Amino acid sequence: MRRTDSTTLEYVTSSSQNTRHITLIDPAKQDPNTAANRAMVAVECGSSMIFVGGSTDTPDEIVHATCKAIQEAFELRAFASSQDPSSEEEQWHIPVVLFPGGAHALSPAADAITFMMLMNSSIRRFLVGEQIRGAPYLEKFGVEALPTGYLVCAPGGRVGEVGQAELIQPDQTEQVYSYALTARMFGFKILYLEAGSGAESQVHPGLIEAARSVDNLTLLVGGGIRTPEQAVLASQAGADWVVTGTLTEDAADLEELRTRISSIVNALEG
Ligand code: 1GP
Repeated sequence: MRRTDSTTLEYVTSSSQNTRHITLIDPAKQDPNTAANRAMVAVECGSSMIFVGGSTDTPDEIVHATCKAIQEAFELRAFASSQDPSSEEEQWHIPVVLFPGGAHALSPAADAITFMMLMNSSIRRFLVGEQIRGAPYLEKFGVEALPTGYLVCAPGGRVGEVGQAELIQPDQTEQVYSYALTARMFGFKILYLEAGSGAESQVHPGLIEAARSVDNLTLLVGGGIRTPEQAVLASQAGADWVVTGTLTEDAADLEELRTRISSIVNALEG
């Protein structure tokens, strides 16, 4: 729910003293009301952005209902905070951003979308095909596109399989450097290094460092990050943002979720 003069892209790419945290919510994994409750806990614990998406085959209606429920919950919390001088209203004005598996998983209720090229896909559909299908919809509904290069690294998980990605291996630092340069030369502002949701190992820090050596790209890193130590490893290697998804989905309840996200955000804040 962006209510400031700045765009979501400015918010995402603005410099920050610490690596910031994104909570990814997969609409396929819970009902919209539960998603909104989880998103509120995430914001209370210091997540700075909510991504909605992840699965490859979730229909529009479910994605939209989830975005809408989260936005409505944030609006209520922002209003409540505005009535309470001791409370921080600004906290609730964080973007809800689509992280789509394709052109089917869109919603006009989102503030923005990671408009991605899966750069190491070997099939046209994920390089430009889904994007061509989705672009007129985004234009019509005024959802801001965040130009993003998406690079799937080993082990890669389901997104690596579905996207038929030529996975970047841990020692392929020069390859990542070339991809990062290419992303910048295409005009992408964001590069997302992905190990795959639920991955057994996170993106190798050497790959993050190689991407970091290219200026003027905001680096998102996700996949397989479950502990504060793993988040700090990604941060120290150069991630501007750390994304976690699975740890939200498999938390037993909202209190466990609170403990998990707080420990990661606190570790990133040093
Ligand atoms: C997946 O990078 C995200 O696209 C998050 O991964 O579910 O492993 O946290 P996890």
